[in-house]
Parts: sequence; C-alpha cells; structure tokens
Amino acid sequence: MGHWVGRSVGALRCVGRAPGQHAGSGVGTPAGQRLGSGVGAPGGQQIWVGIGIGGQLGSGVGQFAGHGSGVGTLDGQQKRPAGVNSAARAGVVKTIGGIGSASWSCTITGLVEGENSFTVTARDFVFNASTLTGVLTLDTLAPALTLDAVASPARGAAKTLTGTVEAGIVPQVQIGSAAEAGPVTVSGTSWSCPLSGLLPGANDITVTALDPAGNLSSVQTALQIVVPDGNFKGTGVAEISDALLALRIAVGLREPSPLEFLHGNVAPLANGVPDPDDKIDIADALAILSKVVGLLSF
Ligand SMILES: [Ca+2]
Ligand SMILES: [Ca+2]
Repeated sequence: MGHWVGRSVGALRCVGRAPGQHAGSGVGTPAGQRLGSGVGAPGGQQIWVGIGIGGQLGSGVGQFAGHGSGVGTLDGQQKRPAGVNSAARAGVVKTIGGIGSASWSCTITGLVEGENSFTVTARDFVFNASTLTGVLTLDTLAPALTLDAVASPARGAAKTLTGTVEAGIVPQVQIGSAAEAGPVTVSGTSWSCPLSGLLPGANDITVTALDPAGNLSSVQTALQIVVPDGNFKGTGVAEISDALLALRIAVGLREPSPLEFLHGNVAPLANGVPDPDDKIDIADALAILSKVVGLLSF
C-alpha cells in the first residue's frame, strides 16, 4: 500500500517509475522493486507505483505534489515483455499496448479532506490480475496550536512556555532576542518549552506547528523582562526622585504600576544583588537611596 499526504487544494499528482526491466514471460515478479509503503515526508511524498511483468504491480519512490483542488493524477511506468498487453485501472480502465515499457496515468478527481483510498489493478493478456492499493490523504487544515498566557512584564532570565498542539506534532519556538528556547517536550496534546537567558527588554516569541502535509500554524506573544534596578522610569539611571517615589509607595501614598513594581522592588539584597520580596517598603526606598549616593551598586 502506498500512502500519500498532500495539502494542496488542487491537483494531486503521483508520478511513478518502474523499477526496471523484467525479462521472462508469464506472471512475473517485479524484481528490484522497492515496495512502497508508509507515509511520505512533508512537502512532497516519496512513493511510486509501477507495473512489472505480466501485470504485476509494484511500488517505490515517486513524487506527490499538490496544486489546485481535489484533482489528482497517478502516473506509473509499466515494463513488460514483448507481446504482453496489460490494462491498468485506477478509477478508469486504461489499456496499454506495445512492447517494452509504457506508462500509465489516471486523474483522480473529487478528493475529499482526509483519506481517499484507491486501488490500481493490472491484467495481462491471460487475465492474470495484480492489485495495488493506496491512500491519498488530502490535508488542507492547519494544526491546532495554543500558547498559554505569559505574564509580562516579568522578572527573571528563565521562564517556561506551555500550550496545546495537535497530537503527534512538536511545535517550534523562536525568540527574537539572544535568549534560548528548548527543548520542547510534548505529552499528548500538551507542550512545554523552557526559556533561558532572557535579557531585559522585549523578547518576541513565535511558536509554530507544522503538520505532515506542510500546513503551518503560529502564535506570537511578547515577553518584557524587567530587572530590579530602582529606576522607576525605566530609562536613564536611578535618581533621588526614585528613592522618594519608593518612599511614597512604602507609606501608601502611591500605587505602583506592574512595571514600576518590578523596577522598584529591589530589596532585600543578597550579597549585594537584589533578591526581591513581594512588596515595596522602607527597605526598598533605602536601598535605592544608597544606590543613588554610591553606597550600593546593583
Ligand atoms: Ca492538518
Ligand atoms: Ca521589596
């Protein structure tokens, strides 16, 4: 059995090539044939259909490319000894005469989304028949793919992305920064991917899923990483006004935005490096003030 997978909405063309000459007479064995089976790779399938001596059918490597909608062609090449007439059938009967090798083809129309089974039958002049079956799978649907919401802005150089994907597909994760992603792990229809080396600023993330027919799905998100630097403004350097703002927040006179909270929540410090807790209080105001006057550096 051959199995083609294509994503085109148009003509599906399978080109076959016979494995070689088959000397002898009667019902021959398609010697040298590489029996076709299995599912082809994305972006063009590898299987061919050939007919050997005495109408024997074989299969092997061929081409399958899609373009158009729901129309397909099966082509093959037939090899047979002198005097043998054969008929190949794939949807319609075709009679091939002559000596030596010949080709056959058959256009298949009306392919539907999903699997389309077909049978090719060859008969020789004494009605010995051989049959080859195969499946043409038309897949025009992009695979299901989701990306769970990512908290942004956020602190830290490492995060883990999660989401769902169509079973059997491993999504790819790309980051538009120097950060690294992967490896992607999949369990059923759930996937996850660790991110490391996230740098302050925007980290644009794109997740893609490619099905065997070449249909692509993608989702994007942006992850803004903020370092606790005591600089509420996010630009320039920490100044005395930042220490005062931290103080106002500490005593409840001001509510920080999420971005301000990530910049201003610097304390406590561990070995001189911010190891923030869950609040901005006097310790944060003092740490920022110490940085401004040069007593701390972080
Ligand atoms: Ca699909
Ligand atoms: Ca704090």
